[in-house]
Amino acid sequence: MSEHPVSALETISSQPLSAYDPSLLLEMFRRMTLVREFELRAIEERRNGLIPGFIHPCVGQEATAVGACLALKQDDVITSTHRGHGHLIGKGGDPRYMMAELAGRSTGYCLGRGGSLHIADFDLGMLGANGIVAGGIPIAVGAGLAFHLRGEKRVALAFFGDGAVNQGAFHEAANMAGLWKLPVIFMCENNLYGEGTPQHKQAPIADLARRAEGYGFPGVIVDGNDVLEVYEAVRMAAERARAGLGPTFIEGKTYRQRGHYEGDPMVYRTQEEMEYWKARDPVVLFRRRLLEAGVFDAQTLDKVHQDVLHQLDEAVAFAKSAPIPGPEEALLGVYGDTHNGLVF
Ligand SMILES: Cc1ncc(C[n+]2csc(CCOP(=O)(O)OP(=O)(O)O)c2C)c(N)n1
Ligand SMILES: [Mg+2]
Repeated sequence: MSEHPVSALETISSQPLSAYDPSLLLEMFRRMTLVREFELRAIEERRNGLIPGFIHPCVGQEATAVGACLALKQDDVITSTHRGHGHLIGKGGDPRYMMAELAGRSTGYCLGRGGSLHIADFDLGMLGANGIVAGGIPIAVGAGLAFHLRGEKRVALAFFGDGAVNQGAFHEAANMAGLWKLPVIFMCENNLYGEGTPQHKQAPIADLARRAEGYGFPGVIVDGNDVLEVYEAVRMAAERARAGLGPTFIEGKTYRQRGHYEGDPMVYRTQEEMEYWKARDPVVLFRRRLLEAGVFDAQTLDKVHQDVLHQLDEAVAFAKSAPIPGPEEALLGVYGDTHNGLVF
């Protein structure tokens, strides 16, 4: 069974719940619930035929997406991956434009041309999902370089998986960011698998944060299913970056509860392993912790959940009501022109 090993590297712990503003805790719960329910709804709507092509749900990885994004400021930027719906919601994405984009509709974030794998919203500082494993990492380093050269106190965070750490793009980008002390956070979501390949068959080390040492910056490990640990690690890394001290590599140990893509037969892992991780479900754990500490009562959290479900009904209706772009729009954005006031 695949489990994350106990680490000898620096680890980060969260503070007691009483140290956090309750409105931040409630927003964490709301966004994690929205990520979870968005994914479940997208899976359903793909089955119903509304969403074409592949989707890679991040069910089980809500805490890394939300904890990291909530620790950033509004004008900080992120780059994402093929498993990016949670990252966009974490950064404040509107599920209506997301659902429309996944459905290829003209009201989507990228006018229906990006889909799940290339969704982006520069206004939110979400520089894009990416179909190329590790493709977002050099883009974040480029953004960090721009902030550095302009003297702006902004931070770029790259989300990527354990598989991406074995790509050349990661190493080249990490080297440059370390050398020039760029304000970049390398946020690795180590979910123990790259497609169907378990981690021990794709890398000689299990603690991927150790990679950072070779590039001259700190690597820290957090429980990626604990939203507050992720939040604390990113908050500290962002402070470091803004102070001109350079990058941090954060490894969030987590697990994807569903297949690599929706429809994956998942022959490479056991029922026992999936149940082990289901018992460590980040959304369930955070809800339980909030209730046990008496920060919120069940009624308050149930209401948040109901509101999220309602919001997703609206998002699906919004997507369905929008047109699919016609063939006459095929060249839009290929050459410099405008559409709906947007300059391409
Ligand atoms: C450069 C490149 N190589 C291979 C692929 C095919 N591919 C898509 S996702 C994936 C696994 C990525 O694993 P990881 O980085 O751990 O992310 P996870 O899917 O676990 O979130 C692979 C090999 C790709 N999209 N891009
Ligand atoms: Mg992985």
